[in-house]
Formats: sequence, structure tokens, C-alpha cells
Amino acid sequence: MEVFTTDRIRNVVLLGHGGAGKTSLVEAMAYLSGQTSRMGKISDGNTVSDFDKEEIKRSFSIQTTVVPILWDNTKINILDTPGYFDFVGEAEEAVSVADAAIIVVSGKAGIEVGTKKAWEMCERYKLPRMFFVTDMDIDNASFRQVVEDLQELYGKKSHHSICRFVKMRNLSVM
Ligand SMILES: Nc1nc2c(ncn2[C@@H]2O[C@H](COP(=O)(O)OP(=O)(O)O)[C@@H](O)[C@H]2O)c(=O)[nH]1
Ligand SMILES: [Mg+2]
Repeated sequence: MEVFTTDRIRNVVLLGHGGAGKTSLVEAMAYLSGQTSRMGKISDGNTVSDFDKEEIKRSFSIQTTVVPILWDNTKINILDTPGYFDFVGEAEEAVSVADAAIIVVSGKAGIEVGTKKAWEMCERYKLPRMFFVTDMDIDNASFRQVVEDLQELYGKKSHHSICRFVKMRNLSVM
């Protein structure tokens, strides 16, 4: 196994409302970076991150999972946190060791309580952050609405940090 020195390791935490798509996002990252050879699905109970029996049964994350992604000679440890508030301690712990955060927002549901909690946590720990919008394959999803709402809440500084994720579901048929 290759040994990575600390300058080539990053810890990135995934935050956001339960169901926004964090676990599916890390699944896509693992697949696209070649760590796995197929995209698992929450509904099939075969994702890299939600491997625990309870998680498969309930179809959501209850603990933070570390998924190492190798990209561009760097090891990026993705910390996939549970979005549900019963398990907020897990997210807090992950945030405290992370170098940066990705806040996942559903383009269909828009900004939710968990989105705001995620932002507040990043403020508290002064974490650099970006947004990732999921569910863009769903008919009435609106990327523009998410961007506008985020800017209204957090000002222009959120503008540079929004990235786009389109039609992730299509990956599963590749
Ligand atoms: N259509 C669609 N469904 C998604 C997308 N991302 C996640 N999902 C589904 O939304 C549900 C919640 O996703 P999950 O990754 O568990 O969200 P988490 O709670 O933030 O980890 C699952 O059924 C996923 O298959 C997406 O981009 N498009
Ligand atoms: Mg999850």
C-alpha cells in the first residue's frame, strides 16, 4: 500500500440535511476515481459508506464513515456524516478534524434545516466550504433557486463556492 505524507492527505467532510445525497455522492466519487468498479445504491443497500446492518435496514447513515479517495496523487479522506439530528455528535466530531467541507443540498428540496446547521458548524470551525447540488435529474429541481437562496442567506461569498452536479443517476447505467 502506498504511504502518503501529510501534505498529500486531505480530510473533507460531507454535511447537509438527511437525504440530501451525501452517501450517494461519496459513492459516485469512489466509482469515478476507480476505487470501486460499480456504483452502489442506497435502495440496494450496497454503498461503500452505509455498510452497517442498521444503516442498510434504515437506508440512512447513522455514523460517520471515512472513504479514502485517491485523486491526483492525493489521498482525500471523505468523511460521510449522518444528516439526522439524533446523530449530530458524529457530524460535529468529523467537522473538528476536517480541512474543508462540502455542504450537499438537494436541488429539489432546496435549503433545509440541515443545510443551515451545516453552514453554522463550518462557521464555528472556520472551515472552507463549497456546496454541491444533487437531485438535478428530478424534473422540478432548480439549481438557480438553490444558488439564489444561498446568496440571500449568506451573501455573495457563497457564490464562488457552488458547484454543480447534474444527472448523477445516469452514472449507474454507465
Ligand atoms: N434522483 C436522485 N436521487 C438521489 C440523488 N442523490 C441521492 N439520491 C437518492 O436520495 C436518497 C437519499 O440519498 P443519500 O445518499 O442516502 O442521502 P444522505 O442522507 O445525504 O446520505 C437515496 O434514495 C438516493 O438514492 C440524485 O442526485 N438524484
Ligand atoms: Mg448518508
